[in-house]
Amino acid sequence: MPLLRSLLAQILFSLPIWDSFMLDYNVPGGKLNRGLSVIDSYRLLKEGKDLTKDEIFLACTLGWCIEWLQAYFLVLDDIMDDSHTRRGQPCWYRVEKVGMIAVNDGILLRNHIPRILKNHFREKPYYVDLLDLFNEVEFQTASGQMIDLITTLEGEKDLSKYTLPVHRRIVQYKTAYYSFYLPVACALLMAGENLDNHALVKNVLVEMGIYFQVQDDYLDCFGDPEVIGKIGTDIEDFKCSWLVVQALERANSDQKKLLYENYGKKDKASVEQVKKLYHDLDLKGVFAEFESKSYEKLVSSIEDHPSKAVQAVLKSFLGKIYKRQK
Ligand code: GPP
Ligand code: MG
Ligand code: MG
Ligand code: MG
Repeated sequence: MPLLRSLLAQILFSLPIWDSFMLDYNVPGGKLNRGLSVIDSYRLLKEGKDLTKDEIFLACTLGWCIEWLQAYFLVLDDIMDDSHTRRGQPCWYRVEKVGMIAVNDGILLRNHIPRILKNHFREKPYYVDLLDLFNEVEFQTASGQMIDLITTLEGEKDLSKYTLPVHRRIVQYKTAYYSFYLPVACALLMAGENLDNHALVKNVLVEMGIYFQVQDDYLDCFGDPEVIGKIGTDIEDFKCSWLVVQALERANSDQKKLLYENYGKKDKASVEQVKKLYHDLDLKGVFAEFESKSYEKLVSSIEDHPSKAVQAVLKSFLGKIYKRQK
């Protein structure tokens, strides 16, 4: 937090009260996995060499840029998903007097990123690549979010369109690029690397991101809201969640009928029926199996990479999320 405050002071030397409160409410409070991965990855890429104060400051600055991007996505995602809580507090748009001002706050959060980059990276040879990276990743995320939303459209409530390839496409775009590829790509750029030479790294990180979003889908239903800081809404929202896809693959015709009748309804009784079906189909066991298989596959593709430093970066990121409870 002191770094966030000093960054803020440098960027906006007189903060209006609203902006200051809005930033404090929305930017900190998460796990900081994405932000911390920039500095961790950069350190590992430097293979034990001492980092200068300037290098640490710049890597932390990029880490915070990703946390601001995340804050922007979450403020808007919670409106779109009709969510109630986030990080153990009411979603920003549900705070008294905020409401739809949250849409503009999301835009403000997003607009701070190129300003921070301009302040601190304008003279760097990789400045243009950095801007391009943030823009591209934001486009990919918004595209994923679009598919996530349009597959749920009212009046077209047909579960037969929910298959594993559709789920994979949604989560690859809405989550994997910004949560996994972006932090490591930032560290690679700082280390003077050309991102075009790192397709293998990108592929592994995208697979890791898909695994991470499957965990998110699982925790939406089976996680403890006290621990994950949010109350799940995927069943009510008719989301193409990994759980519903798995349920559809395993359900008999009576169970399918029950799912068709209750999935996507707001009332508690319908949600409970769906959760009971997930329990009957042992989706907890199916997930545990998926989790260990994914881990093995990821470790093996990481070990295919020729560079030990890159392997360390990828293993460190995987270690942060394997069997996570929040
Ligand atoms: C996670 O989906 C994806 C995002 C937060 C990206 C949002 C992108 C925008 C362009 C707004 P989710 O809804 O499953 O996340 P959560 O479970 O945390 O609400
Ligand atoms: Mg959401
Ligand atoms: Mg969402
Ligand atoms: Mg979710």
